[in-house]
Amino acid sequence: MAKHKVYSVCGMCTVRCPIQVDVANNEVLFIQGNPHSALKGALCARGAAGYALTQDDERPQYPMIREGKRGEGKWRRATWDEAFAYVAEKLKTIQSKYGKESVIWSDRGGPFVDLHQAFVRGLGSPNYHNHDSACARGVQHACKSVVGIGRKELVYDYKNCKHLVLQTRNILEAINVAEVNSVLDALNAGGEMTVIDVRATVTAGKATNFFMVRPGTDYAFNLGVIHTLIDLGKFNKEYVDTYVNGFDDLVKFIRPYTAKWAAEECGISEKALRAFVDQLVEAAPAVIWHPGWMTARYQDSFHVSRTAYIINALLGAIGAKGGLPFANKPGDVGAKGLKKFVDLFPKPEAKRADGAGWKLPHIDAGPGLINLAYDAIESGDPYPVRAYICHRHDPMMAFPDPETLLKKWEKLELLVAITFSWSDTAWNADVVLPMSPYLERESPIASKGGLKPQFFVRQRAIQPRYDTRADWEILAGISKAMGMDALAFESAEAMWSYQLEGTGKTIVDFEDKGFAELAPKPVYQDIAAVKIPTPSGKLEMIHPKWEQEGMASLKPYVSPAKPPAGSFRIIFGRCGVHTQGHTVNNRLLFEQMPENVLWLNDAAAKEMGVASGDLVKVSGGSHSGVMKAFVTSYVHPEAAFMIHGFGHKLPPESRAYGKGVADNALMPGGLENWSKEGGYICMQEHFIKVEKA
Ligand SMILES: Nc1nc2c(c(=O)[nH]1)N[C@H]1C(S)=C(S)[C@@H](COP(=O)(O)OP(=O)(O)OC[C@H]3O[C@@H](n4cnc5c(=O)[nH]c(N)nc54)[C@H](O)[C@@H]3O)O[C@H]1N2
Ligand SMILES: Nc1nc2c(c(=O)[nH]1)N[C@H]1C(S)=C(S)[C@@H](COP(=O)(O)OP(=O)(O)OC[C@H]3O[C@@H](n4cnc5c(=O)[nH]c(N)nc54)[C@H](O)[C@@H]3O)O[C@H]1N2
Ligand code: SF4
Ligand SMILES: [Mo]
Repeated sequence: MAKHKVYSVCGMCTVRCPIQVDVANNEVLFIQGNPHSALKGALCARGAAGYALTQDDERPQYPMIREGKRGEGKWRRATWDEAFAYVAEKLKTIQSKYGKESVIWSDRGGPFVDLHQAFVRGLGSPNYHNHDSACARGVQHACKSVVGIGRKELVYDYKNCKHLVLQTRNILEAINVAEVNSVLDALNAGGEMTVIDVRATVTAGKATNFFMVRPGTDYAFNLGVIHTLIDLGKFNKEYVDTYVNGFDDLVKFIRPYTAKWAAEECGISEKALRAFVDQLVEAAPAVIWHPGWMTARYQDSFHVSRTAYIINALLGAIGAKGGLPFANKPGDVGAKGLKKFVDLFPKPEAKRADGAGWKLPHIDAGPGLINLAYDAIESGDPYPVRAYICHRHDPMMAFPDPETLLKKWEKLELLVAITFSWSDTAWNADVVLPMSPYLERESPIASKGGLKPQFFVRQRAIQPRYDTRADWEILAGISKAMGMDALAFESAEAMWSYQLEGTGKTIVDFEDKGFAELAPKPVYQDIAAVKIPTPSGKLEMIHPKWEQEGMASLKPYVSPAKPPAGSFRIIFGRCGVHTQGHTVNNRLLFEQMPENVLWLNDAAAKEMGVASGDLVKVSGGSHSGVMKAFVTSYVHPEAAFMIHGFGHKLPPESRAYGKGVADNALMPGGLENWSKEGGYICMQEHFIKVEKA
């Protein structure tokens, strides 16, 4: 077939950037960012390496049913019909024995989850979850506790921002391509950027101010900023009078937390902190104090994000152009939203196994907290959980202490992994249903809110190389075998037609650009006209929902413990060329970075006689590993930093096997340390021992 182009959606990370794929004869010639979109043709390294995933023969190539013990790696090849029948039969047996609600599901969130949620509802279970208790749940709940809405209902208006504050957010390496473009545009236009991190990142290299803080002291930093803004009367009084509730409580609470105190606590200069506050005031309201993304780190990370929203409020930035304006849903711009798959089935009556929304009334019952559902498998409280479908999620790498996690799963009578690569979770599953990589599949139409809301669609660029299927085909297959005919779509077109019904759009409207815009230009809602869905209708400094559960909305500061001699606080993060744990075995990306290294502060390393390139043994509890040291003055002396996602030990992955160390394995007991306020695991509350190997 002659060369042609296909508009599609990248699948190398959860950001899901719009792409253009050049194709001929069922081969991919070139992938670029969709030139009609904010990507302007750009892609990140991982997106550019997407075809290597398709070509990889070290991924599951056909459905597999376990033959040996869990994790033994003995499989029998099955046809798709056999695999669907097997899963359906097991689900039916388990549900008749333990109840419909005995099935749980988790996935990686993202724009296509409506179909997943519908599937779980169709099964009659309330137990849909995503991965987020190991990622951004704390930010989500912080936003709800101040603004009453979810974090994605506020836009980061980078393009028009005059001062961007990044705290625990490495925006130029933990990438969203459209965001990176907008941030660089703002910097080129004279905007300023402040980075607060425990090490110097690429982002810090481009910043106006860089504060290297002692790990875990960010809450003190933010309290010092609030104190300074209030003490000097530099906050936006009119905005606060109109839109903030509980300001007097904030004023009372903040008294002890002076700039001098904060600077000492964080190990930074008071003068620099004060100068920074002046810059913010100058730029307000076109300021974004980023509340963070991967914030499943400390007990007080919820309060770090919460105070970030409070600072944004004091500067008048919430709802402002260049700050954090409100995102538009289709209805806000006079359009009609997609018809939802979840509406095909009634809401199940049973309560959630994880307690979200009832035992924990302040916790968002949408995606819940999957880690608590694992406790229900073990305890049978509130009811037995016996089947688990894990879709595009690798909890064994995404949560601390994989050994304990496996124990929590022992009573499962069915564990299904739907995945496009091997993962520890898939390796320990009973059934592996291999999904086609994104270039080989289409997905449901997705709706994206924002200043300019739109619908977008992933088209299939090439046919599958192996016996793999699209996610919708897999769910349709299981649905059919279960008798849930409403989800047994026969074709992608049938699925899309269902979604577009009543929107006035057809799939033809996506042909020109790959997406269908719902507004011709950005729409900024006036905060005066927005109904803020909090109890007071204003931004809450004190939120009753948390207070009623015995949790302080404004919590007194507790200084983090210092690591004992020879130990460091475990710190982790992302790099530009890998996504979480699933790209290490990608041929092209493996070449870019085959292993992770341990960042150590030069003074601390010198004491141990360790130089860059030396091997060090790192241990946490009974687990240890050996990796190379990277010695630098640009990391805090209490921190030992590594990139997450390495330390694979799966036989089929010849490249990734045995390379680097898995940070999550060094967190014994970590599954039990979670924040009740924010609903996330506190993964950096562990010290690891480091010795010269
Ligand atoms: N290339 C790439 N991009 C990605 C991803 C990926 O895997 N690869 N994953 C995506 C996902 S799922 C997410 S959640 C986002 C995450 O996006 P980010 O949250 O921005 O990424 P991280 O690298 O986890 O963390 C950011 C920074 O926090 C710093 N940090 C650690 N502890 C502390 C502390 O106590 N205080 C302060 N101030 N800083 C601290 C780390 O040093 C790190 O530089 O990235 C997304 N984008
Ligand atoms: N210790 C520690 N733990 C962490 C982190 C950390 O930095 N350190 N980071 C946390 C963060 S921010 C996050 S978001 C989570 C991420 O945790 P996960 O959500 O588990 O991470 P991923 O690697 O993105 O995806 C998991 C699996 O899904 C498969 N997969 C990826 N894309 C697709 C797809 O499109 N379809 C299908 N069917 N399968 C797919 C991959 O092959 C992989 O096996 O981990 C969290 N856990
Ligand atoms: S950020 Fe990179 S890997 Fe993620 S979706 Fe966009 S291009 Fe793909
Ligand atoms: Mo994440």
